[in-house]
Amino acid sequence: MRIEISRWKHVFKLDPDKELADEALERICESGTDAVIVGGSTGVTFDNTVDLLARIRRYELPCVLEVSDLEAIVPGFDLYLIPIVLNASDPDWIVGKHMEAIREYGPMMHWEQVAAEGYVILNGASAAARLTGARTELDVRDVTAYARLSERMFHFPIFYVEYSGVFGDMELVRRVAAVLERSRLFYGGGIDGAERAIEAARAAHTIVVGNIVYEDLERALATVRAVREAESADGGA
Ligand code: 1GP
Repeated sequence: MRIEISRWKHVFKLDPDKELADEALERICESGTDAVIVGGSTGVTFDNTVDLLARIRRYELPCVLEVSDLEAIVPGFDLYLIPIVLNASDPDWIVGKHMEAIREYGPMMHWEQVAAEGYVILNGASAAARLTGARTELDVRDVTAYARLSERMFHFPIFYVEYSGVFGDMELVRRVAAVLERSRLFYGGGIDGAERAIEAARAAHTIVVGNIVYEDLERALATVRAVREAESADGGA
């Protein structure tokens, strides 16, 4: 399957450590979203990742793995997203675990299926922030600097503004997106329905919808419709 991140406007992020009934998964996969990202901060194992991949594979859409645990790198995904947590205080999350993974799997990796994400975590209370020791007290100049570092120095195809669990500052997201010329700005965090989906989709290039899938499926599905409607109203931008 040909993967074109540059066309993604809306993606769902599914957590292998959370329960999702078959019927709910079907509705997610057939919602018209651009892709499913499999990923989570805690409790992700090889077994629960394989299981979720196999279930998503019944459907046509791209399925990508956001790697967060060396033990849970499962073959068979369309693409592997590798978070490089630029504001982590623990260097393991910047290059440490990555080096270990490449030491282990380097010779057999298909590099055309790997995309690095320059990741900035802004919700200090999130599991991802705690895990990585992220320095989250950042203003728009700080995040813009990280965005330029990510795009201009490292040439990462994705810059990910992660507010996981809370809805972030859309003015900040808009201003950061404005300095990126080649990277795709992914925004994730607290998108819990149509209204926030539209707001976030106007600020970022790609929005990531996570938790609400498990809390209120109808509201989760409404985010796809909202983004599609906003796209056609804006002339498909
Ligand atoms: C988490 O960015 C995603 O990695 C989505 O966040 O779970 O808050 O929607 P939510």
